[in-house]
Amino acid sequence: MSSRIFGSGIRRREDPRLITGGATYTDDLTLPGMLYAAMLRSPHAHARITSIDTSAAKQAPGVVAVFTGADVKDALKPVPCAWLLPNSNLKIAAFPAIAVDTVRFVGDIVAVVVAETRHQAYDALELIEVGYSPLPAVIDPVAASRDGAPQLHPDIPRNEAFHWTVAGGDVDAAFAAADVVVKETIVQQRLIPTALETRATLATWGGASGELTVWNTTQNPHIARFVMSAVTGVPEDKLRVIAPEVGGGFGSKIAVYPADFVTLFCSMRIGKPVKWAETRSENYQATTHGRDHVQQVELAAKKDGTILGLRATIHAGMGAYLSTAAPGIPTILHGLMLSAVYQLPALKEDVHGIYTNATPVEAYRGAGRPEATFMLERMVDKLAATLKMDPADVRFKNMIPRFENGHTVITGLSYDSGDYPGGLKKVLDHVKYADLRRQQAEGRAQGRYLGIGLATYVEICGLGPSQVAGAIGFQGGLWESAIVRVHPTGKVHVFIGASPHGQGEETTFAQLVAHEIGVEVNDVKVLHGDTEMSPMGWGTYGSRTTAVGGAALILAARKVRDKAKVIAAHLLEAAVEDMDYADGRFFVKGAPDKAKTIQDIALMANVAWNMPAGVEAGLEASMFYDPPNFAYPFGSHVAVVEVDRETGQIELKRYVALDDCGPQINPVIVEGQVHGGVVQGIGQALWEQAVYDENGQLLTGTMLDYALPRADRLCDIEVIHTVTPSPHHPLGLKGVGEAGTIASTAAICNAVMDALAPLGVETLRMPFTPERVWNAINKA
Ligand code: MCN
Repeated sequence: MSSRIFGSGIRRREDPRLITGGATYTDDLTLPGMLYAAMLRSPHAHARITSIDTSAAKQAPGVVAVFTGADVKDALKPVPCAWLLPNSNLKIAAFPAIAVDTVRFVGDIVAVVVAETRHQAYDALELIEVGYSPLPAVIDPVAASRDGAPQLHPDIPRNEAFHWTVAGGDVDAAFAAADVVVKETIVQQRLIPTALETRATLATWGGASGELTVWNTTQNPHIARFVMSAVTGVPEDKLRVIAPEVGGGFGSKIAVYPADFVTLFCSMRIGKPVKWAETRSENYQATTHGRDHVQQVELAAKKDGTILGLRATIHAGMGAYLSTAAPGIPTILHGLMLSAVYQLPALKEDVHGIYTNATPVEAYRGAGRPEATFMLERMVDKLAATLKMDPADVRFKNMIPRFENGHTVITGLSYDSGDYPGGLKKVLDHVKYADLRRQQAEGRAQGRYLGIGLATYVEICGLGPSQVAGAIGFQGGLWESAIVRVHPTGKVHVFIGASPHGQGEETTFAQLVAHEIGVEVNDVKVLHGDTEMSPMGWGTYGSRTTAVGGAALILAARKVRDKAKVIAAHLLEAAVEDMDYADGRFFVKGAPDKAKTIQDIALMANVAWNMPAGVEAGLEASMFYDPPNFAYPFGSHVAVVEVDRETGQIELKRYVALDDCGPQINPVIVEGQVHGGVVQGIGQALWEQAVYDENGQLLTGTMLDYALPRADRLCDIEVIHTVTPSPHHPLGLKGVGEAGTIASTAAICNAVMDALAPLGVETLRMPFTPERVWNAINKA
């Protein structure tokens, strides 16, 4: 069985505990004497704090302490931004954990109450009197970048956090030589990640021992420890961060937040365990958002559809402060991906990162790559419409041909492997594209508006190597590590530095180890998420856990296998060179009956009664893996929609996702990841948007107002694939965690615009609500 476990769709072992209420999340934890923290958050998007009176709150029942910005400002360093983007004139505004004299977004923390019960803490918040002198606010990044706009930070004119440029080829010559130029202003609206579990922190200070233990809803406990140590001054060796069950993150649990530091501070100051858990409204206000780009784009081409160049200016809203990875998202993860799957000869893009009076942005599933894919895929469709060509033909004409070992694009990135035309052809064959176009034409003749949307993408994932991290200003490493420990009875513990929080690696990583050393998959337990138990790792984001952490694990398992072979040779009195291995059995070549199983060897290695000379006892190996390159998964998605001309309603008729993440460890998990990602991308196209009013109030502050995708609004999502191994991963694997999100927004948008084309609608802003569609039809 073990040799076939790779590629098998076994069920996720995480699920029984997750779906029967058996999982323990941070907010489920209780410690003796534990107190509860509640944050008082600014109701203004921009205001001076003129006074704070906490005296009544301090007298309220059960209240143990109330702290304001003045109390914490010397104890906590500013909340750090960890992506110091080079060549960008980056200006980082100090982000105090609790605002001291100015609030800059609705949700900025103004004070914290610590009480014996959660309700007492919330009740006491209402007794804090804060005097505010409101200031003008600005939410739109383009408006915020203009002279005379409200300025958030005193030394940062036009609110410009950074200005970064990517360029290649002669873009002016490309536009001069063009037969046709298509232009569009695309708004990638702000989105709210909405993980099932909101954020929470439980901190307990060990007093004289100087030890601080923290349970935190984090995607990356080691980064959290690193950052918490820097902000609080507690040395790393005395700080333990545990990520218990974490109920999804989608990027919003990468950062360590002001409320986390404040909770740590409260525990240290009071000397008792303190827990803070946000409400959903707090989550919407103060947990990071995603996207928020205004993209002005021009694409130059010849009249046969050959693309000559791309020019763009992006205003990327950063919110009031720079979150951990924010500067890298519209630049490195977006700007460097603009060649997409195409042979783009010339490019220039200016990215302006702009402070606005909104919640800080951070990675949100796809992070930069959906925004890049959307730009190219929308413009290619516009080009096709202008030239009256089929959008598939324009894509085939410009695509990078199949390559197996490296292709360098104009932005300087070297893609690892890809077959973009092959993927597009396969998905078009699957949907019977010509038939679909025929049905569309017949429908139009009868007044039915069917739309067919294509989107082809390549994404950068498997974030690493670390050397590149240094060059692009990311203040951390990008390697991963793993330990494989085989116990005397042949049962295995695996310790990994990455920290999955819904993706299923407790299952797939057990499959990897079973595949490599031939134990049963159920004999492998995968442990992670505690800085005192798991080896160092840089976290689960950027679809890197399998591409980087999985590689570390495979290589650690192979070290175990190599050692086991040496021990087997010794026990069988054979030369190591004469040994063979299959399915957990080590045998003398040509004599498969003369064999030792991995379990026999595990026992001998652990009792160590009869070991080969010079070989250490134990059967365990560790591996630090820094990949030589990123991994570049890709795919092509097709969406079919029907627009109701009378109501503007959009019905999803069919969705097919073709993704290529190399060989799949577990096709069922891959399918689940693609489903989740596709749905989030569809959410952006059709329903989701963080809406602020002109004063900076978040109007979509609850789940009633923020329109998440619902199952009854979706169609079946068909998942197919091609397999193009990465040349640099030990098993050829690439990531898949974000894949679905990257193409789906563009595919849906292209389908809707295709449906609306005969009605004369040429441009429309997301989300495509019925009202917007109906208005656009009537206006056209
Ligand atoms: N996998 C596989 N074969 C491959 C590639 C991956 O079987 N060739 C499996 C993996 O082993 C893993 C899953 O697919 O079980 C996703 O793996 P990977 O692509 O390595 O992505 P990560 O584990 O690094 O997850 C991060 C990615 C990101 S960036 C976001 S955002 C996201 C996502 O995963 N957030 C999620 N998927 C999520 N799924 C859930 N349930 N919750 C989130 O917060």
